[in-house]
Amino acid sequence: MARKKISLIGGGQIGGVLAQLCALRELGDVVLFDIVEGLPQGKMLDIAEVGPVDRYDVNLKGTNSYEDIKGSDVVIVTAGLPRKPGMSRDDLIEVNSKIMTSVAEGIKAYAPNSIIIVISNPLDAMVTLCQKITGFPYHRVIGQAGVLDSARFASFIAWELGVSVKDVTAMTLGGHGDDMVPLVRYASVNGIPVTELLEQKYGAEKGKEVMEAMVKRTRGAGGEVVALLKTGSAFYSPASSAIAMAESILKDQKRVLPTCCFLQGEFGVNGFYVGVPAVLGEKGVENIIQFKLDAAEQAMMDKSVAAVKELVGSMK
Ligand code: TXD
Repeated sequence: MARKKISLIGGGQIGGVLAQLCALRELGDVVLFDIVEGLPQGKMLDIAEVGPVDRYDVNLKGTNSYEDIKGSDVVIVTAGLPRKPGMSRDDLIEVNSKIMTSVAEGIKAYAPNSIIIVISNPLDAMVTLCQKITGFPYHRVIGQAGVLDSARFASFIAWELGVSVKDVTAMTLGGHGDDMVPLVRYASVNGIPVTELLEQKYGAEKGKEVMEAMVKRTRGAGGEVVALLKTGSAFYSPASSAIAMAESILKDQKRVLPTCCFLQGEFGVNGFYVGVPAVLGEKGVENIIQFKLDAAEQAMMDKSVAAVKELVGSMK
C-alpha cells in the first residue's frame, strides 16, 4: 500500500500539534504549510528530530509553497486567526474569509483529489467558503467541530459521575456556536442513560439542573479555554479531534463521528453545512446517519441552523 500523505495548512498552535500527532501515529508523510517563513520548517525539523526517540519513521516537511502539497490524500486547514478573550467565533469572519479564500485556491490548484477537513473559525462559514472556492464535491469538504464539542460534553459527564471518560458517549449536533445542540437523551455510560444516573444521584429535579449546567458549559467550553489562555484558543483538543476524523478517512475505518457536513434535506436542513453524525471513510463522508429528534431537540437544532444561516449569509 502506498504511503498516505497529509498536508496541514496553517502551522500555528493547532497545526503544530496536528503534525506531531500524525507522526506519532505514523498516519503518513506530512507537509506543514504556512505563509510565515521558517515557522513550518522549524516545527517540522523539531518534530522530525525526535523520531529516534518516539520511534516514528515518516517524512516531515515544512514549507511556504503550495507545490509541496501535491498528491495529498487529506488536507487539514487551520489557517486563520484564533479568538481573543471576549471575542465570539463569528468576529473572525472577515479576516479569516480572506485567508480561507487563498488557502482554498492553493488546495484546488495543487491537491485537487484530496479530502479537506476545515478547522478554522467561524467553522461552519469557513467550510462553506472552502467548498465553494475549491468546487470539490460536498463529501470531500468537511469541518471539525462536533468531535471536540462532543468530547467536552462527555468529559463533563464523566467528571460529574465519577466514571472513566472511556465509558461515556455523548454527542452534539448543529453549528459550532453557542447554540450547538448537546444531545442529552442519548448521552450514556456504556449504554445506560446519563439522565437516569443523574436522577439516581440527585433526584429528578436537581438531576435535570445538573444536566442543564453541563449543557451550558459545553456550549461555552471553547470560550472557557480562551478566557484562561488569553492569547489564543484551544489547540490540543481540536487537533486530536481532527486527527480522529483524518484517521478514519485514511484507514477507511468508517467511524461514525459528528462532522460538519453539507445537508440536502437531512434533519430538515437543505443547502447548509451543519454538524451531524457521519460515516467517514476513504471517500470522505460516505453516509449521514439520520434519526428522529424530539420536538425540543428539533427546536434547538432549528435555532442552531438559523444562526449558521445568518453567519453564512453575512459573508461577502
Ligand atoms: O474546533 C474547532 N474547529 C476549533 C477551531 C477550535 C479551536 C480553534 N479553532 C480555530 O482554528 C481558531 O479560531 C483559528 O481560526 C484556527 C487556528 O487556530 P490556532 O490556534 O492554530 O491559530 P494560530 O496559532 O494563530 O495559527 C494560525 C496560523 C498561523 O501560523 C498563521 O501564520 C497562519 O495560520 N496563516 C496562514 N496560513 C496559510 N495561509 C494563510 N493565508 C495564512 N494566514 C495565516
